Amino acid sequence: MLGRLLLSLLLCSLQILAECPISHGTCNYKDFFITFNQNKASRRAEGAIYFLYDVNSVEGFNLRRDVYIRLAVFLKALRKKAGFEKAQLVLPPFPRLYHWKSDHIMQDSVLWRQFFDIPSMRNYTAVLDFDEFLREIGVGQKERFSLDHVYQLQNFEDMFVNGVFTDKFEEKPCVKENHYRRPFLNNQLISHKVFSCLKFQGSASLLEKFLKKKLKRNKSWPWTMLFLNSEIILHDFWGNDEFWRARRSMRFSKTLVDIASEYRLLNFNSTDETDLVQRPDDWRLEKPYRGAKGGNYLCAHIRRADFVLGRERTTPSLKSIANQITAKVKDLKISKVFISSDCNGFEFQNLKSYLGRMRIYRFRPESFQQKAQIMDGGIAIIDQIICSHAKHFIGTYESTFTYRIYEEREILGFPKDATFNTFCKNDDLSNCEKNSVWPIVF
Ligand SMILES: Nc1nc2c(ncn2[C@@H]2O[C@H](COP(=O)(O)OP(=O)(O)O)[C@@H](O)[C@H]2O)c(=O)[nH]1
Ligand SMILES: [Mg+2]
Repeated sequence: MLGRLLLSLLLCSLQILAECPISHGTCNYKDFFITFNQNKASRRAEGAIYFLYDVNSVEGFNLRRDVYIRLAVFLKALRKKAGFEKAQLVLPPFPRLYHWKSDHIMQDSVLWRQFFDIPSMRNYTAVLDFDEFLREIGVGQKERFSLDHVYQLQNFEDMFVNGVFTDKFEEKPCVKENHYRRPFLNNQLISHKVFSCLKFQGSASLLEKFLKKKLKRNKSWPWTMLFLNSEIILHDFWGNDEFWRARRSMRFSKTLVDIASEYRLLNFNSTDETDLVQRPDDWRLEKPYRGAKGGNYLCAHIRRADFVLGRERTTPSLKSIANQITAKVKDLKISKVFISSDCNGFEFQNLKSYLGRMRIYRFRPESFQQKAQIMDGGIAIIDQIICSHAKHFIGTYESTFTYRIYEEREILGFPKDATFNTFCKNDDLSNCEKNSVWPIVF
């Protein structure tokens, strides 16, 4: 008895020194021995296979959301196949993204639940936030571990053969250092057992073919796999009912929704009930619906920063944008305008001065504490939620940020002409390039 007590005390002090690797509450002596034995290999839930993925570091938040859908649809289909029933998709923590400029707050390795409602996503398919994955395989937050197989996805040099784009893949051994110099998932603690280069051209279902082929050849099946540069994997079908199911399951975290709701109520007297939007508690209860009215304000998503320099041909000036907003609010008899933008303070003041007597709104966190809590990514999502509930929306040409707002408004049930609008380069609307219209499908 005394021996046990001493051992427990020793373990508890070890736990303080090196965080307890068993994560369901306290660390007891049994946990210690299990961990001791399995530390390096980590443990596997019966039959489980874990798919980890990452996206090219320069890609923005809203393309990352799209890549998630490709893989979620893939995983859901895969789980119906023998041997893969317990496959799980591990959500890659967000690294500090290029557009997250506030360097006075911690936002270097952000879990998905910071932004999304993970239980809602689980109603589509089996996903794990990164810390949940570590817990499941019995690895502590600060413990080193190895993934069984890391694939560096690469494009083929010759995409077309005789002018035809065909699906294909080719796996080759390669050395990590020659192809991928950063730590995996920006995490110094992750190493690999096998690293190979996988040239890949095709959609998510091609990945399934690849895995099945491997499974046939391989007796000791790797059960933790990481796919780097997963943006190379294309959608099986973009915009079909399956796409929309995965998309609808991606509801935002309650914290962000609550802040956006409060802002809507306070400034626009807008609630889900008065706006007549469709938002059942569970996305699986949503139905085809076009009756949403929205809050009595117009939302403009105005992409600046890199778009002003890199997309000069299609990006309008602030004056042109102001004139287009002015014409629209007159037409719709709306007096309030919400601006969602990555513009700087100077640009915002300029824009306001062009908009004259209109009432202009922009979301800003109410305190430093709130900013540190929701981070730059959360502010962007709150902007998106507010825009999703506006009576009328106008977005930026070829911005994935705008596209995600279109989708959200489609889910909430707005008429198409209140949503699929794009700012033109010229305020006389001449030679205007418009975003594609992808209506919701059930
Ligand atoms: N808060 C806020 N941030 C924005 C807005 N527009 C762009 N951003 C930031 O800039 C990033 C744009 O990158 P991305 O998500 O790739 O969208 P895209 O570049 O417009 O296709 C967003 O993820 C945000 O961090 C906006 O209206 N509000
Ligand atoms: Mg981008």
